[in-house]
Amino acid sequence: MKRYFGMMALLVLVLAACSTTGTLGDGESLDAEQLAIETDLNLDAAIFEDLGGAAAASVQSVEDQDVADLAGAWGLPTVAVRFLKAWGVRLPRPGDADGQCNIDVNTNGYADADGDGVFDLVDASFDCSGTLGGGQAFAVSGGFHFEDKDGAFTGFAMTLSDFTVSLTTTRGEHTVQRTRTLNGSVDVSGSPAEGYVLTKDLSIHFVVEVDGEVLHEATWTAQKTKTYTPDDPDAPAVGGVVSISGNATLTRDGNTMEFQVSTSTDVEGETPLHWSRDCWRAARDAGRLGHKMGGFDAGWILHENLTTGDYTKVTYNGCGNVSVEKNF
Ligand SMILES: [Ca+2]
Repeated sequence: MKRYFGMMALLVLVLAACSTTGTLGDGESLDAEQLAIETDLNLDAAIFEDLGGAAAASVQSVEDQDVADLAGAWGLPTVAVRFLKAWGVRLPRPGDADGQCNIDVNTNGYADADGDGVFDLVDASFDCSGTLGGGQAFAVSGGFHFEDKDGAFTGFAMTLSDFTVSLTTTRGEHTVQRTRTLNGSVDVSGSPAEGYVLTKDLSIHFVVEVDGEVLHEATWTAQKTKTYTPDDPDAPAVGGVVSISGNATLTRDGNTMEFQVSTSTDVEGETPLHWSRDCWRAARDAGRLGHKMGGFDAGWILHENLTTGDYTKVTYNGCGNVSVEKNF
């Protein structure tokens, strides 16, 4: 049961972060955008920290061992466990998942043609619900499809379908439900020596309902290409330089804002955007501000509307030292 309580505790943490992104009044759109950027970056961090592979990960730390054990117990790839964790879902152990948590995993016969220890094809679906302390109700549902690339440490492709986390609370006589749903795909290709290319096409839907009626609703869609160049090819998950390019759209209450995405890595003379596993883990443990926006420790990320000049710039002054500058 302890693991199960652990999962619920994390659900509370993540969703509590949603509830503190401003009031339910004006300004929610800015918060929705920031929340979406945070979520997007945190999902990337889950991928970066898995690039060493399951075997390499298992000797790095207690945390990696825990992820490897959990993945092995469910028959899931380790990156999927990390990805779900970044999304706010800490999986229970199979033996602790009775009743309130139903997770179906199809490993497609445990096929591993390239012998890299990662199953070639995995489908999983989730249907978990329950009540937290204080009478809050939570629900987790959705599924994903995972395909390993041929060869060790060469990447993977994953598609997520209606992966949803929701939390319902009672405030006085009113019921407030916050839900976010993830759809889309992630493709990672490359090698530790040459670096990796991540192609992400994601849609994140946020909705706040009061007494069953929608109060706020926002959708963030993003098509981005990212590169990750490890500092040390022998330890690709420890840290590396990242570049991001692509576009994103935020739609809320019928209004749509479009952004181009760029990073300091592609600007001559600027400090490149740098990701660090130690920083990501320290920031995640510290909580708040969306895990410090993904665990970067240098450089910046800019979301800019080239027509209106509106922008959001996240600058990493050091690990855990993040500045968010907005111009709307
Ligand atoms: Ca494989």
